[in-house]
Amino acid sequence: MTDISRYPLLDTIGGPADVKTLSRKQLVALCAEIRDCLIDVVSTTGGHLGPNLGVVELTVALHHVFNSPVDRMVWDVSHQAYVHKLLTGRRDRIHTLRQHGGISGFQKRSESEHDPFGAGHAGTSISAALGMAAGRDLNGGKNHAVAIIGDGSMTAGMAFEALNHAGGTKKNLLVVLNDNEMSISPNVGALSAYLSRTLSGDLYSWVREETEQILSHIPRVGQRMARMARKAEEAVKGFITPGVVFEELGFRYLGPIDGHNLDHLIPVLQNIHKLKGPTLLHVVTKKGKGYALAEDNPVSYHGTPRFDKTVGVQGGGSTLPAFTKVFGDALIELAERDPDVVAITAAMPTGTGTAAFGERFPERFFDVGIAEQHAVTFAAGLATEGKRPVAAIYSTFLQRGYDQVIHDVALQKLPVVFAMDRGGLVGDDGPTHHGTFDLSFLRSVPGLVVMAPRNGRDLRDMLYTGTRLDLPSALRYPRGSIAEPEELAGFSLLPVGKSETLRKGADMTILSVGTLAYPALDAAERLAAEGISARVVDARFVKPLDEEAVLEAAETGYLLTVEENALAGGFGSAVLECLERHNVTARVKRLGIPDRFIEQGPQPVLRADLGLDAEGIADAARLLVADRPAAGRVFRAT
Ligand SMILES: Cc1ncc(C[n+]2csc(CCOP(=O)(O)OP(=O)(O)O)c2C)c(N)n1
Repeated sequence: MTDISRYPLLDTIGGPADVKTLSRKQLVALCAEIRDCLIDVVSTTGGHLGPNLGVVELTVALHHVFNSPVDRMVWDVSHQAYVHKLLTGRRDRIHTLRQHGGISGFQKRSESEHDPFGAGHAGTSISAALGMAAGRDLNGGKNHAVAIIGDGSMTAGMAFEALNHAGGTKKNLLVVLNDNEMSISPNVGALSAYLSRTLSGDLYSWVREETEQILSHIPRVGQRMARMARKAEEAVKGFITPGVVFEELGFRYLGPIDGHNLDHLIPVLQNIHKLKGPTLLHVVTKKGKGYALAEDNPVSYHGTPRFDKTVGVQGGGSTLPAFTKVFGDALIELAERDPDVVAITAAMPTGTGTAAFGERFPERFFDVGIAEQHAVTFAAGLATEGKRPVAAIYSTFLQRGYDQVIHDVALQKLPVVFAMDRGGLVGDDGPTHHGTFDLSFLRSVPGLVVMAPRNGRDLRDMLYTGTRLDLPSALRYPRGSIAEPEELAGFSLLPVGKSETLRKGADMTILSVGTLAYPALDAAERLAAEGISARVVDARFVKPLDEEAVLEAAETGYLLTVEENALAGGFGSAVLECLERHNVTARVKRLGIPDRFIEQGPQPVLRADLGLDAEGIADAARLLVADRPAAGRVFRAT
């Protein structure tokens, strides 16, 4: 547990009002204490260290000038809201950050009145803050709505949509653009390049060069116009401001200013406080500021597991490879064999394991920014040209691209492969990040093949099979390592829609999805010791379902389905639908995620709570077969 008595000034801050009374010197001292506190806390809990170290002064300045909770502060993604939490009455609970039963690593409405909007996914802050501004105006209110958004999150389509709307409405709204030139990895795209030019001071010369280039290419008059343009240099300087893009969108642009200098931040925010209309303040910060290890390696310190403060984040953990790594390696091997294999990430090259692919095949690798919808349709476009696109998108973030999956990929039967890492419960990031809906939302899409590997071998074969199919497909695998050592070489084409029986049994059948095959096998072992013979079948394909295997399972009379997905519409539902379709009756119990959001916590704890471990599966099986006659019985409808 973190020592919470070490910060003399921070300990006096009970809420934002206390930040307002401090002198500039005291505010500087407060920032230093906050940094120490962040490093202390995150080294014991894990979490988003770099992003928070980067916004210490910005958060302090915002709370010094604005008046939360009356003024609404909406942090985009809100992985960088720890400082905000420290200043808004959550100082005494900060050591429970991201822990089971503790405070969230993101803003959360139920946690504090200072969190007007919850998040976890990127790009929502401007829309939400604009909605608050519109609501305020309807209510005749006078408060401020502030969205604080990183340059990475600004690449999200929603952010552009919201800027476009806001600039047209003329509502009082402040957007603070926290520009550290990083998403999780270095930021990408034209807007990012534009912002970098505004920072380097090269924007003006770039615009001038571009203008001259264009003018001099116009036949005859071009050269003369270019000379005239050079003469008009001073005039040009006047109207090309660094934020011209935002000005054109209807925002008043201010900046760029140093986001670590309170003497710059506070007076500018005080002035903005009086302004009317949409304003964008461009603030430049350094990710990881004040902790050399994090400044030097911003990707590793974006989000970290627990670490030793003096030596920093080390490797370690399981000796077995993570599913992410198995996927990344397999993708490279496939691309070596097949020149049409291309990979797409939405700003997650490291998280999805595609960074090495990007280094090996830079021209076949596309980081599109935090733009999942675009990633999906872009992949569909590649597929129309004969490419074999693998769109590596976390399960939870593919939710953003659902219409694109249906409308652009599946409807046109384009062979895009969706590699969905973080399927199932993800742990400490909590409900915004659990990938527990994908089987339900993908299973209902016609023609889409949905697979779930239980081990590394299957993942490789499913990926390979996906790239060979003339249909769209998706494979979902969990956060974490494969369960046992495996020989990971070569690829086999899997028969689509075929399950695999892992253990024979006559009294009942456990049908599992993905890695839950392991606790299912463990449960079967326990049941065997009690005289219950349980068959274990790994579904492998959630769609198309192995109907034959389901009907055979029904002959054992008792069916237990096990999945780390919402029960509503998930794999178990598919099994029930299959029985209904074939007019077969069997006793069925479905284990999975009930109809509620699951909070944060270690994966094993959450699984045990939900009965998705060996013990829980065995318990459910015992209950299911409790009334079984001596020999298995078939309930077949006539
Ligand atoms: C829709 C969505 N896609 C991907 C992510 C994963 N993600 C979390 S933070 C982040 C980078 C955010 O960069 P930026 O907004 O610049 O904030 P910084 O961490 O640099 O302060 C990404 C890609 C997400 N949270 N939401």
